[in-house]
Amino acid sequence: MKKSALLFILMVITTTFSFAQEKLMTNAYNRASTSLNGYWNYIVDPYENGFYNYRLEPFENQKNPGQGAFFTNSKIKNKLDLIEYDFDKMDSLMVPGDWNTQKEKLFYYEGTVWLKKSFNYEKDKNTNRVFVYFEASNYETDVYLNGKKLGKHIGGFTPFNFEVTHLLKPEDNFLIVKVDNKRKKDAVPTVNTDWWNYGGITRGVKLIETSETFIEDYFIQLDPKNDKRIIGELTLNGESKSQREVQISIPALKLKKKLYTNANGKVSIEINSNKINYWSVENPFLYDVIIKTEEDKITDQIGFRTIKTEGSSILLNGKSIFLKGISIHEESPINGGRGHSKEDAQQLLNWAKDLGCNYVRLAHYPHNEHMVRLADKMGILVWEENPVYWTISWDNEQTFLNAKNQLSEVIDRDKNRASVIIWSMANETPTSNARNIFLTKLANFTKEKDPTRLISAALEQSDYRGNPLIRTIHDSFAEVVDILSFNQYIGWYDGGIEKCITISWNIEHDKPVMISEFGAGAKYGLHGEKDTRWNEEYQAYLYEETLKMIDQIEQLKGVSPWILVDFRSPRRVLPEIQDGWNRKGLMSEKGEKKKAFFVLKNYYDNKRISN
Ligand code: GCB
Repeated sequence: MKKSALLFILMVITTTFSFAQEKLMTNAYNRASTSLNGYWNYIVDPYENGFYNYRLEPFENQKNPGQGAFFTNSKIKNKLDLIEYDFDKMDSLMVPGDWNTQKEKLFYYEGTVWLKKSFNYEKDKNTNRVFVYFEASNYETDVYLNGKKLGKHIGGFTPFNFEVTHLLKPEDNFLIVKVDNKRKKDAVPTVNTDWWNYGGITRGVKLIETSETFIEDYFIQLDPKNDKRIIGELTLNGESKSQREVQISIPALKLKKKLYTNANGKVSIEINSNKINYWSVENPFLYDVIIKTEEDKITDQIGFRTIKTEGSSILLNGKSIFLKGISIHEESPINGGRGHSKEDAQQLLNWAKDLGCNYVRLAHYPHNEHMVRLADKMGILVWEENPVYWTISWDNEQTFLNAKNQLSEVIDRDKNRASVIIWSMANETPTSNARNIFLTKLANFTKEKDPTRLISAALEQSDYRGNPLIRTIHDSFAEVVDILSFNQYIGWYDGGIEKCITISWNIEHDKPVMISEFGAGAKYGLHGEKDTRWNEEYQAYLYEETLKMIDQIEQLKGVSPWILVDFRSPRRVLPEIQDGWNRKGLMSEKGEKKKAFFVLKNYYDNKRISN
């Protein structure tokens, strides 16, 4: 075979492989761990000089990468040594954290930054294994420990882990991470979005120590077909994973079950109980579920509920519910920039509660795990979304595998959360055959991976049979979704506010309908006539008229207006009004409530949940 053909095949194998990470361990949130958060030294490397040699060949593909490769963390030892970097003499960045917010010089930077953390580590037990777990890093991440490559991850919002057992030393370990947030046309999301492309190790990093054979993964939920049965499956990882006893107990239900794994280390779970205290908005009850093997033990807090649709109703535990929602971006209301802390999540969800919400749309990508853990505790229902946004490369198989992998990772992380009821495939994607195939494949994958939740996507509306005064959903993906959601901006991108009253709706699907977005920009503190854009009065008036308009939709079962808080977007440059912020928030970035906040709150306070 010609060398170039061989190289090409190798390239394809390695790119494909980059989507197939080491299996993600479930419930990293509650596992015993050692944090690697804190200050990391960093090198900004726009030419990727520490990754490629002068022939633009990756150092890591060379038999002897040489000291110029940044991941070798080389040091000048002799006076003739030629080493043109030194991590330990560099400035540092806080992890977790995006670099744009931390360093003024990096505010607009999109490219490669290398980060290094040195640490000592003593295992509790010699036979134990250790994994390094990243909660998220945006966008492409190459990870090296003590000069050896652990792997690569693509996607900015989902966790990944690598085993480090055989590379770890008691002292002087160095973990080096190359993070590259360059936007790429074939990536997910693509080059064009309406949010800030924050780069860096944006969520926490930790070492997780496990027994040799450990409880790697489990998926435990109420049987969607029988609410007196808890079902699930569990996987062990390790040398002695087969024919092992696994004990599952739920003390509050006085349940204890002994099961045995099969040859692949898997076991199916089925537990019957007619005493289950169902999780709901009013009663967000979480059970401690304890899973034990001879060497390992893990606890999770799991709520049991059913969610399904019937005709145009959404049924939570068999009862019809109206989703009073709000869309949220993952920006820190406390420090600005990408949000990641429990305090950030608590603040955003408190505001949503204050607004009268029982539901949030976490747009436009998976948010940090605190959000769903807190939503579980607070009784807030959640829509989680894959960053398939606007114009993805529908025909590109690698783009599909990337989208599928990101979706798969968020499902793996959150499949045990009762609050999460909807997996959203995409946002405002233009209809075409290639797009329909892409999204349908994603939906089928999701249904198979998680048959306990609903599928949706934020679609677009259009004129009904050419009549611009009647609106409908004309999109073949509407046949695939469980909940028919769409964004609409009548009164903002589509005419003035007085247009709302002239519009009627003819949606022919017998499915629950949700308006996943509507909204208008307003600068907090700017007051004046309600017919003038950017005034708070304009936004409030648009909310009043839109809510009246959409209430005419017979199948309406939920709303998540755009958006809770103003957020940064490089598309929004109008001086004195936007200055780099999308102003459709019901609150300013400082947490000040605009008039429209109270319009929506009033609507929610008067809206019956069950209809
Ligand atoms: C949309 C998008 C959202 C934008 C919003 C806007 O339809 O889904 O990402 O930020 O409109 O403000 O234009």
